[in-house]
Amino acid sequence: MKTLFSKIRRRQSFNKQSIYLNNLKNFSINANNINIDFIKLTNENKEDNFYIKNAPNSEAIKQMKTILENDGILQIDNLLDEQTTEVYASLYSKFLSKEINAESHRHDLGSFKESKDNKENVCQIMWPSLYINSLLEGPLHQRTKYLSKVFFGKDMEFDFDMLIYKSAHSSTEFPWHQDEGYWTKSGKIQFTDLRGLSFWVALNDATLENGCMWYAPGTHKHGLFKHKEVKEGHHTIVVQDADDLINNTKKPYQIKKGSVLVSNGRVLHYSGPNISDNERKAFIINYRPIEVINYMRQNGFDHGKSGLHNLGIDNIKKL
Ligand SMILES: O=C(O)CCC(=O)C(=O)O
Repeated sequence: MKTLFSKIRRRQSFNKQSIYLNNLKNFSINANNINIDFIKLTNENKEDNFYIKNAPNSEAIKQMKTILENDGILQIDNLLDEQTTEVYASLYSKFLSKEINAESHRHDLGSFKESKDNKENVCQIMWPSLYINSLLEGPLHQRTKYLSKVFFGKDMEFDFDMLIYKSAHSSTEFPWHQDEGYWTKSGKIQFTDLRGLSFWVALNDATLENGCMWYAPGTHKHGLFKHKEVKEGHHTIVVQDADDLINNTKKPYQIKKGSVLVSNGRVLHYSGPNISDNERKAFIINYRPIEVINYMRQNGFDHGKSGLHNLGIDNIKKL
């Protein structure tokens, strides 16, 4: 483990990029036609870089929390402006091209299907911020962290991040599941505190054609479903006995680049195949209460930080 981390640390001297770009600027978001303006704290406190102009307990924030509570999924537009999104998108390409070599955290979530042209069907790279530490201080992580605290409480902290990528014509669907199905799959942990938020940020427009996310709003209220491996010996799981529920509630979330889908750990979701000529790039960041993070780590679950074997992935096919 030590060797893996020290190797990664050496690579971090890689051009740090202008990830700080825009971090210190004010920004505005929009969800369901509710606008919220954020301003930079004048009295800088590194923990909370941003501050909501119209107080965190404003009507607007209450409405967003209600959507999250009722649907388990909230779309927020304009989290990142175009210029900032481009910075992340170009860094993302460096991971994909292996200029930043994240081999020990990279695998194919779609390995249950034959791959074409020696490419991953659904490429997953865990822990990009291990390779580029400054990501944690950049606008994407700072803003999502602040929002997670506003939505679920001040004890919410960064748990892990990942990239999920579908190249053009990578026609593999990502099966319906609850995130908690993955987190509890190893049998190492169980959750009593269900506060967990995933921020799925689009770095290019996510459309029906290129494999946008689908959610089944409200399904987080039905408890934790059983899941099984979509194909024996593969990491990817699929929910069991939820077809009717999904068919009655599912809807696609096509979002513009720089926008984000915020979901809890129990809402059912899926992503479609990419049948377009364009790629689909998502940067995903997860938060949960610090006590829960500590409990997970103490029980040996680190979302693959120490290597993908921690997720039970041992059969990585090198592409
Ligand atoms: O990005 C995708 O296509 C799937 C993402 C997903 O299902 C997840 O992060 O749980």
